[in-house]
Amino acid sequence: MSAPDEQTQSGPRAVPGSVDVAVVGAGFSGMYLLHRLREMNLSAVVFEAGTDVGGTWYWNRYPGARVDVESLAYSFSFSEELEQEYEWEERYPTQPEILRYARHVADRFDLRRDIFFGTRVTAAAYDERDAAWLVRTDRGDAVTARFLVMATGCLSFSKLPEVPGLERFRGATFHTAHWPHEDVDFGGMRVGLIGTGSSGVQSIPVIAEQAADLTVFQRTPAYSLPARNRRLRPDEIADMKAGYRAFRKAQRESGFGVPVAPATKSALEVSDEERDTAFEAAWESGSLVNLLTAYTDLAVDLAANDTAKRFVHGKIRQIVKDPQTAEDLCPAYPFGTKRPCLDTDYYETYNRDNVHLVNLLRTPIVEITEKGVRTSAGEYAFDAIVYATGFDAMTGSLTNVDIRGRGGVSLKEAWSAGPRTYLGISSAGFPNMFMITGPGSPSVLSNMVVSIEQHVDWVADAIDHLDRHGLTTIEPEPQAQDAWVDHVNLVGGFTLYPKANSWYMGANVPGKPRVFMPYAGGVGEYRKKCDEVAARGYEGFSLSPDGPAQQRPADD
Ligand code: NA7
Repeated sequence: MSAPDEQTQSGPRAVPGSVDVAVVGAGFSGMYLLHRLREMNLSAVVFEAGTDVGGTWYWNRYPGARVDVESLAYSFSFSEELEQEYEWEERYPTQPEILRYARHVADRFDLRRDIFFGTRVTAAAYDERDAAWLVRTDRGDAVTARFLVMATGCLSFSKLPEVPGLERFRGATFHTAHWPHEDVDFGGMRVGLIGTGSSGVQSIPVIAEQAADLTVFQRTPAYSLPARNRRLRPDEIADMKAGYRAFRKAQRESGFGVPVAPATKSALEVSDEERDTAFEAAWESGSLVNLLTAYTDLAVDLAANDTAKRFVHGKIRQIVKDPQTAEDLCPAYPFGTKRPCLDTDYYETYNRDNVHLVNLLRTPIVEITEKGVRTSAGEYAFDAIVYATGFDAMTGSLTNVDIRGRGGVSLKEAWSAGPRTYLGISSAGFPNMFMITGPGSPSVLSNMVVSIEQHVDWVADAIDHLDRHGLTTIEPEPQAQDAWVDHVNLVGGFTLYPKANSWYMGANVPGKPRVFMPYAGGVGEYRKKCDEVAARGYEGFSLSPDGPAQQRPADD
C-alpha cells in the first residue's frame, strides 16, 4: 500500500502526490468505491468536476427531473444502518431529494475529505515501468496511482444538436444536463424545447405550466408510461425496511435490478382480452418495467412486441385530443428498444392551448437563428431554448479523457470501432484501469445503484486479491475480451434493441460506431459470470507480479 506522500496543489487542500487508487467521479459509484477502499485501508483520491457529490443527480437539475426506479429500491444496500435511517418521501423522488440522499451518504461516511471538487481529470497515462497511472487534472494536479477507476457514469457527456447557428440565438439557452443551480422562471416566455427523451418528457409538462407558450421539437417520439408518483405511506416504508434483506437479494438476481414476477406466457398465445387486461394493469402500476416484462417475448419477438406497441399507441390516441399530434407522438420503432420514459402528464400536456408539437421528421431543423429555430417550414421565435438533446452515452465520458494505456495507445483509438471491454469492467491494453458500469455490462439496462454496487464490490475485491497475493497488475487477456464482446453482441442480437436508432447503439452521435453497448443478459446472470471469473482466480485476466507479460499464477 502506498501512503500519500508528496503533495501537489488544488485549492485550499493539497492533493496527494501518490495514492493506491485514483477515482474519477463522485457520483454514486465514486462515493461507494471510496467507502470500500477506506475499509480496505487503501489510500484514495476522488476527482469531481462538480462542486458537490451526486454525479447525474448533481448535473441534471432540470424542472421535473426524477428517477424512474422507486426510491426504496434506488438506494444503497451496503449499510443496513443507512437503509433503516434514511427517510424517502416520494415513490419516484425528485432530483433535489436524490441529491439530498447523496449528500447525506457523503456526510454520514465522511467521504468529502478525500474528494476534490471542481476538479476535472483531463488525462491519465499508464507507466509500464512503474505499473502506475499518472493522472492529471485541469487544476494542474498530477497524481500517481496504482489503480485508476473511471466512475464517470454512463450519461454524463452531454451533447447539443448538430445544427448550424447554435451560437447565434440571442435569448436564453439551457441544456437539461447543465441546468443552472438557481431557479429558472419561464413565466411569460415563449420557449422552444428540442428533444423528447426522458429529460424532455419530464420537463415538458412542468415548463408548459410556467411558459406563455411552449413549442416541442421532436425527432423521435418516446414511449412514455405514467409514473403514478405519490408520497410514500409510512406503512409501506416500514414493510420495505423490514424486508430489505430478501428484497436486495431479489434485486441482485433479477433481470433489470428491479424484482418482477417472471412472465410465463408468450404475448401471442393469450386472447386479446387477457393481454389487454395484463397491459392495462402494467400501465396502471406506474412502473418502467412491468409492461416490457408482462410476457416472455416482448423484448425478443417483433410480432409479440407489436401487441405492446399497439397498446401504447391506443393510450396516446385516447389521451391526446388533436389527431395529428397524437399520430406524431406514436413511435414507429418497437416498444422498449429505446429507453422508455416514466412521466407525469406528458401526453396530457399536448392538450394545452399553449403547447405545440413540431414533427422534425416532416420539417427538420435547418438552423438556429438569432430569434429562434428555423425548420424547413419556417422560423419560430423564442425567448428561451431548452436543449434536451441527451448524451454521448456510455463511452463519451471515457473517451473524452485522454486515457493512454500500454504503448501510449489512447482509449479513443482502441475503441474507434466501438467499445471493447472484458465484462464491461476493464479493457485490454489498459492495465489496472477499471470502469464502473462500463459498456459491455448491464449498466443502463438496469437499476443503476444495483449495478454500481456490484461493480464496486467486484473491483475492490480484485484489488484486494492482487494485494493479498503480492501481485501488481491485472489486465484482460485479448482472447477473453474478444469472447466477451462477441457474447455481448450475440445476446444483444437475440433482442429487438438493435432495431431502433438509440443511444444504446451510439446512433444519436454522428460518426459513432453502431454497436449495441450494454449487456442484455440480465443483472442476475451477469453477476454470476463476474463471480465465477473471480472464483476461478480472475479467469480471462492476466495477473502479474511485475507486469502483464507474466503468466497468471494459480489462485489459493
Ligand atoms: P435522450 O434519451 O438521448 O434524448 C435526447 C433527445 O434529443 C431525443 O429525443 C433525440 O432524438 C433528441 N435529439 C438529439 N439530437 C437531436 C437533433 N440534432 N435534432 C433533434 N433532436 C435531437 O437523452 P435524455 O437526456 O432525455 O435522457 C437520457 C437518459 O436519462 C434516459 O434515457 C434515461 O436513462 C435517463 P433522437 O431520439 O436521437 O432522434
